[in-house]
Amino acid sequence: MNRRQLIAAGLAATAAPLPAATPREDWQALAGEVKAAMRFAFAAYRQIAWGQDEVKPVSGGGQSFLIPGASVGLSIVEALDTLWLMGLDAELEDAVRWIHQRLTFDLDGDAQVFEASIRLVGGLLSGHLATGDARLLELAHDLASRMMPCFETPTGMPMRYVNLRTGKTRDGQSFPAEIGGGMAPEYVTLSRLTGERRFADKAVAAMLALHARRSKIGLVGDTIDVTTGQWVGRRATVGPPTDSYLEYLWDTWRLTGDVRCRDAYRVETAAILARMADRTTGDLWFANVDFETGAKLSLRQSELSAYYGGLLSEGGDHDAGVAAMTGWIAAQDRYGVLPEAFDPTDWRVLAPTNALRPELADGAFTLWLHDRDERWRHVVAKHFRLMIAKNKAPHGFSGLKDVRTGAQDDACPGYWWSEQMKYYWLIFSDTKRFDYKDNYLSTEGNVLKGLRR
Ligand code: DMJ
Repeated sequence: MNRRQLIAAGLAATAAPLPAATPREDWQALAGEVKAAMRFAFAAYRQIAWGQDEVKPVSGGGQSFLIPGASVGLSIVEALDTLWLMGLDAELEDAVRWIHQRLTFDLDGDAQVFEASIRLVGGLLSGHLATGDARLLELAHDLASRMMPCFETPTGMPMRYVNLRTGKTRDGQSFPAEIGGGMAPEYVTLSRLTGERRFADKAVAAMLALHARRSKIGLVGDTIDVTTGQWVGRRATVGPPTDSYLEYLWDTWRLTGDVRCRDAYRVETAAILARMADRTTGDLWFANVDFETGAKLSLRQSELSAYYGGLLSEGGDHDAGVAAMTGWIAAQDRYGVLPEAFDPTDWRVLAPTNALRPELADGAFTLWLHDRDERWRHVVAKHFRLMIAKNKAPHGFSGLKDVRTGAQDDACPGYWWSEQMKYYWLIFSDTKRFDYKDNYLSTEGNVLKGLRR
C-alpha cells in the first residue's frame, strides 16, 4: 500500500503518534549505564553459572535451556557480539576462550531446531563476524550440519527436533516461526561464509513451501503438519508462533536479493493490513483472524507482537509501522513492564508474566534506525529504566512472575544478552563499531551485517 491507500484504510499515523519529546537526555551517559548493567550481569554469570545456558539471577546457580541437563553455554554465545559492540574486550576474551575449550555439539539429545538456529548458529556467526575467530564459524557449521536432517520431509519444511548425535528427527507438527523464521538469514550467512549452498537452499525452500500453502486471502495459519502439508491451526497472527516467519521473508530478500522472498512478504503483508488491522480501540492493533475467512477471533495481544511496527517500517510501510507502535507505547505507559498478554479493548491483563522480553525495544530501535526520531530513544530509555527498577536481581536481571506485583521469576533468558542490551546500547551510544546505515540484525538481535571492525 502507498501512503494514500494507508490513509484510506486508516492505517497511517494520525496526529501526535508518539509521546511528545521529553526533557533532554544525555544519551552517552545512558549508554554508560547500559554498559555498566551488562558488565555487572556478566560478572555475576561468570562467577556463579559460567558455561550454563542460563543464570538464575535471584537464587544463584544456573540451568540448561536447549537440552535438559546439558548446557552449551548459551548465554556466552548470545552475548558475543553485544560484548564486542560495547568494547567489553576482557569479557569477550573470556567468552571466546570458554567456547574454544568447552563447547561441543556432539550431544546425545534432541535440540529444538528453531531455538538452536536463531540463538546458537546465529550467535556464533555474529561472534565470528565481530571477532574474526575461525573456531566460532566452525562450530556454527558443525551445529547446522548436525541439524540438516530436519529438512528431510515430504514438504521440505523442517521437523521441530533433531538429535545432535544421531540425526534422528521428531515432531512434525510445527509453526510458521519455526519453519520459516528459524533459519533463513542464519543459513544464508553460513552459506556465504563457507561456500556451501545447501544451508541457504534448504532454509529458503522451507520458508517458500510454507508461503505456498497460504490461503486464498493470502494468510497463513498458526500450526501445520510438515509431513503432510496440512494445516492444523487456523489462527492467523503477527505474534507467536508466526512472528519470525514474517520477519524472515523480508530479511531474506534484503540479505540475498531473492525476489521470491520479497514478493511473498508483500503478498502476506498486504493481506495482514487488509484483513487483520483493527482500529476498534482508536489505536492500530492487529487482530487474530481465521486464515481462510478473515473472521476476527480476538484482539489478544502477545507482548512478542511489539516488534511488528519495526518490520512494517523496514518493509517500506513506515507510516503504518509508526501507527502500529502507538498502542504499545500506551501499553508501556499504562503497565510499566508489559505483561506477556493483554486485551487492548479494556486493557485486561491476560497473562501477567514477563520473561524479560525485548520486543518493544526492538520495534522502537528499528523505527529509529529508519527515521531517527528522538522520541523512539525516549521510549527505549523508559524500557531500560523499567528494567533497572523492576528486573535487577542479586546476580543479574530476572524475568517477572507478575508485572503487577513485581515478583521475580529467577530466570534470565539467553536472548537478554543478545537483544535488549544490544538495542539499548546501539540506540544510545552512537558506537563507531556499528554501521547505522547499512546493517542487519536477526530475529534474535544477532548482527549479521553492519559490524565495523
Ligand atoms: C527471542 O528468542 C526472539 O526475539 C524470537 O524471535 C522471539 N522470542 C524471543 C524473545 O522474546
